[in-house]
Amino acid sequence: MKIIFRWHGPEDPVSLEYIAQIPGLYGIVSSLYKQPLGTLWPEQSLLHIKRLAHAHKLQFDVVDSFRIHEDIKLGKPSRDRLINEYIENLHILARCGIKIVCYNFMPVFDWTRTNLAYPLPDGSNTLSYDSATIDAIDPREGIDLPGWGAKYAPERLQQLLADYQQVDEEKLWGNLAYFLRKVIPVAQTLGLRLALHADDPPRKLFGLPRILKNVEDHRRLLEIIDHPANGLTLCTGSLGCDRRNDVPAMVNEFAARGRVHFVHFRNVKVSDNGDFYESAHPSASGSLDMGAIMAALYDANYQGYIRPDHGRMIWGETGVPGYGLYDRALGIMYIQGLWEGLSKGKQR
Ligand SMILES: [Mn+2]
Repeated sequence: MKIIFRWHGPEDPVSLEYIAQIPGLYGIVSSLYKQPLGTLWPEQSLLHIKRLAHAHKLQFDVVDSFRIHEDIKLGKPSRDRLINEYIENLHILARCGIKIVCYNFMPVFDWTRTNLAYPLPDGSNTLSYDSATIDAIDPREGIDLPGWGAKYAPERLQQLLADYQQVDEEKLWGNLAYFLRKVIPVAQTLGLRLALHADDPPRKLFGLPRILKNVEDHRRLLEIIDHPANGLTLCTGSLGCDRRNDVPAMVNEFAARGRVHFVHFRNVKVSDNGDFYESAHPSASGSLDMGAIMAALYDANYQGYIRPDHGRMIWGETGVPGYGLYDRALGIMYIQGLWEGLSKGKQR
């Protein structure tokens, strides 16, 4: 298991120097977060991140937020050009030594929260989701979600919502399959593995289709092309927001089949009505059995990448919500504690 830590690049308030002080860390996961969609990624910028990481003895094997243009998800005629560009970018990533590409196929919005600094009783704060706030939003009047406010101009958002009226879940599956059949064979030849992240949270929002919500969806995805290059980012916190998802069982099934390449290890506290907040990592802090999830990875002899997905803001830290240093570092210690307990427990 290789433990990695998301770093937003030189502008990240968390320095590589501090990240490198976390024990047991293999490397970083990063991206060119400001790179506009539908453009070629400058190789020099990726290699720059790699050089900076290496200077702190950290590896850079995994790219996340490798976003997919809405026209591909919508199945518009422009998709062929955009998929060709995506393929060109895969060549660029492979030349830079990237091995895993984390992406998602959520329409318009990917992760969705209603509060980025939900106060917890202990004085820390965290990301949270409250369905009453979501239900009160009328998409026709605009959707002003925290973290997404400036992303779309109002006209663009209304156009996207109108376009998606024509795309139900089956159409979206078809558009995903179309994309994968073009992209996965290239990834195979380049030695890259694509790792699709589940819907976050795994439920329908604003009438937009969502197709990666549960175990059946994940099985269906993997069957589209039955090859490790068509793999998963298994996000425990995203899947865990739906209490019907048996996350340890999903880890067990998909990791044992060699299809999980990246694990987002995170706990959530889920209410009966599906509202949730991102809790501290230990099982006792949230609703997920993190020990059982780690045992499922251990039993599958998981060799892939794992990151503490998000963290609370603790000890007065400020910065990018979910991406502070302190609580994610605690998460890394917890990951290693669980793993060592499993490995030494088995030896005795
Ligand atoms: Mn995640």
